[in-house]
Amino acid sequence: MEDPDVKYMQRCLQLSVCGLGRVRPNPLVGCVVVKDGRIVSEGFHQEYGHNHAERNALLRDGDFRGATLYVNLEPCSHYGNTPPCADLIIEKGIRRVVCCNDDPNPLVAGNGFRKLEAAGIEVVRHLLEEEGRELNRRFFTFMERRRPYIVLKWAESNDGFMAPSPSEGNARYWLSTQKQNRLNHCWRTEEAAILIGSETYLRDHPSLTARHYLGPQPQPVVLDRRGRLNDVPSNWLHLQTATVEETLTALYERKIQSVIVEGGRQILDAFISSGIYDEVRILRSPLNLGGGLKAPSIPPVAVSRLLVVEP
Ligand code: AOF
Ligand code: ZN
Repeated sequence: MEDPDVKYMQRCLQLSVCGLGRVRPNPLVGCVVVKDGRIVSEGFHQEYGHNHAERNALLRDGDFRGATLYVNLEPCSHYGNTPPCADLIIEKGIRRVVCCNDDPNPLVAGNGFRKLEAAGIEVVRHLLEEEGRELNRRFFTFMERRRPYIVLKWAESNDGFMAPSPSEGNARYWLSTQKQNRLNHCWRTEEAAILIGSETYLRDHPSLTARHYLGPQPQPVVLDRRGRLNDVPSNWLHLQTATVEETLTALYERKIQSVIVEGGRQILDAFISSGIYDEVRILRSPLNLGGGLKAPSIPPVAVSRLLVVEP
């Protein structure tokens, strides 16, 4: 028979995903309260600055004394936008707390567990730990590595080119299928920012919005190392940093938790040769270009996360 702790923690992870795109730079967190073998309340962190998952679950009507609370992140112990979740858990008479991941936030980092244990609550840690880390990979990367989570993305032709050769003129070409395009816009809603280089900016004047998918808009960022651009819209972030490391520091300082790098070739190459990236996503076109600008190549050993979307 399935372990009930595992089942309820899976439910927490499932609930937590409902906050995707809305809670950053906070983590995705879900919470389930179980009493006498039944779920008596649930909640998730719905929006940045609003209640945490535990608070949403525990502020519903009900008598939670003696219950077990499942949550995929260590309950917080600090006064932030809201009071500490650990205090509310104690106040509501929860007897046992089951968690998935420790909170790396220095304001919490073990203090949540200490508070609960000091109040006599039984604490179980690290249930489905890997699943939780995967779910909150953006949050953990940002907290632990002090940089945004990085997705490199490009579209390439069936024969491996990103763009036709310049001799073909500046005619508009479109590689992705409509379905891939919608997927691309879905991806845009999932990250905090989209980064392009000045060459792409000058050539395409892209809007970098997620128009074909419902969800939050990412922050457009243009990297203009040579200071060539003077018409960057005021709601864009215009960076003139020289290296990948400096660019990431600038994004980190602005609390940008994740970024999707959409080209062009130079900027993708800079990230690939620095070795600092977390995912690569390639939209493979049904079309052949027969020549032109070759798509980037990635060292196979460095890619733990490669997704190729066929047409
Ligand atoms: C929890 N439950 O649902 C979340 C937690 O700015 P604040 O006040 O919302 O605090 C954000 C920090 O709280 C965040 O960095 C992380 O350490 C923790 N998030 N904790 O107990 C939750 N979202
Ligand atoms: Zn909290």
